[in-house]
Amino acid sequence: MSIDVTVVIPVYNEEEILEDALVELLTNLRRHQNSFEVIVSANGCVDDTEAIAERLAQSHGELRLHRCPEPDYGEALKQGIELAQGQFVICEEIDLCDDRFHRTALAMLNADTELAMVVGSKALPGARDHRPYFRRFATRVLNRMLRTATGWRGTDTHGLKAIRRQLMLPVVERCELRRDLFASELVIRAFHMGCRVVEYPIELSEKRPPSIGLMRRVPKVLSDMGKLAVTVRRNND
Ligand SMILES: Nc1nc2c(ncn2[C@@H]2O[C@H](COP(=O)(O)OP(=O)(O)OP(=O)(O)O)[C@@H](O)[C@H]2O)c(=O)[nH]1
Ligand SMILES: [Mg+2]
Repeated sequence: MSIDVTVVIPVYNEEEILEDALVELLTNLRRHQNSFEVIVSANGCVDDTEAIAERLAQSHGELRLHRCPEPDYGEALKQGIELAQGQFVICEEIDLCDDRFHRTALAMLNADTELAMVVGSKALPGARDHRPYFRRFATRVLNRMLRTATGWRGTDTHGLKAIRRQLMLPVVERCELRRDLFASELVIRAFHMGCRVVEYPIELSEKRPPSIGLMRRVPKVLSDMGKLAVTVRRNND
């Protein structure tokens, strides 16, 4: 049977919230989707995350676990998109799993066959971001830097997305960065390659604080930002 929707969730050491979040996600998806799958894309976990996902996959046919060895959010997301069978792929985070975004973004993709991606934006007017002030501020700074460095014209790149797989696979294959900035490169490349992308304002409240502290991510993000500016401009010339 063909699959309409794949939800890809990179996870890293999420044993505390994984089971409840996945059961709630599956329950919601069953309400509005006839055929879907959920790929938990885990790598480098040192807690019980992978064992929990494996056990749940045995009792929920729509769920599967994909493993790769190194902790790398971007690589896990990229491999999940490549493995997806659905014509639409939702890129999720285990601490969000936003059913309202799923329903809205899928309706938008169904209504417009040229639409390549719906980006859930935390910064668009109408969005409600309940994270602490410091992280909201960091999101704005990051996105401003991305705009300046790459010439992109959106409001947000990291977090929820829904994509039409066939139109976005060529973009995925051209992305060179991994870790945090893969998701940003995906959105920025789609923009520069002329894909039709729309943003949708989301309401965001996380089920737990981020697993990796913001300040620890900054040096790698800054060095990748430099690489992104160079590679995006090179590929556009
Ligand atoms: N596979 C994989 N998943 C990861 C890794 N780091 C984080 N994740 C997952 O990515 C998702 C988002 O992680 P968070 O820790 O909430 O990060 P965040 O700071 O909210 O992310 P932002 O959207 O950038 O603010 C969760 O599902 C995590 O489990 C990693 O190294 N590998
Ligand atoms: Mg989070």
